[in-house]
Amino acid sequence: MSINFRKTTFWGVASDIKSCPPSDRPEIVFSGKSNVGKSSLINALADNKKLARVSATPGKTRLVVYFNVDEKLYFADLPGYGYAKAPKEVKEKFSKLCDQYFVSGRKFSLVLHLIDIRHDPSAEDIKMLEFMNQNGIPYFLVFTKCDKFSRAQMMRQLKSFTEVLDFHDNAHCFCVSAEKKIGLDDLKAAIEEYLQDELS
Ligand SMILES: Nc1nc2c(ncn2[C@@H]2O[C@H](COP(=O)(O)OP(=O)(O)O)[C@@H](O)[C@H]2O)c(=O)[nH]1
Ligand SMILES: [Mg+2]
Repeated sequence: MSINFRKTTFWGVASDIKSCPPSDRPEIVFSGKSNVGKSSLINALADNKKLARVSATPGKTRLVVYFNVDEKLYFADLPGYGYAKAPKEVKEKFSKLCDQYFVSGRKFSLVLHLIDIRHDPSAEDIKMLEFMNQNGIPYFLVFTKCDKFSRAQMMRQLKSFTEVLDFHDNAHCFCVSAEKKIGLDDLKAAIEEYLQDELS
């Protein structure tokens, strides 16, 4: 079954785990540091710039934001972690909500973990990958903002990532640019393929 990503609409926001939508469809979770490009990627996949709010000020997403994709699945835009300037209470609430999400037993199909191609993975990125590896959580690694790098720089950076990150043997990696629309079709095809059984 194919997914029409252009038919993505805003579902609503959840301030705690109880207000998330019913787990009646596959759910794809966007995780990663604040400002890594989660909202931009959702907009780019949906080909709709007005969908998810893209903030120039990092750390603005305070809640899990849900999108309905073609009535077939949800995108869950998690609050970004690691925004240094956020007040301590806000930071704690962020990470509590993220942790809550992952330990709640809520059913989700796949995590898209985003890392800015230009930056070395943060301690939180490494922790997140360890957590997913240990718990058998399926994920794709998505390196964002690849328009900022030449192909040679990209290859060099990917190689250095493999030295710090403990990848699943079969982990899927994607390099994307929301701005220049690079790598989006590959990512969409991989999501469709991944969800094939759940959607049929
Ligand atoms: N050059 C470039 N900038 C991007 C890209 N994706 C996002 N950005 C910029 O990065 C900033 C943060 O993006 P946003 O989607 O709000 O990140 P979020 O906090 O993870 O949701 C914004 O200023 C975006 O314009 C990209 O593919 N290329
Ligand atoms: Mg955002």
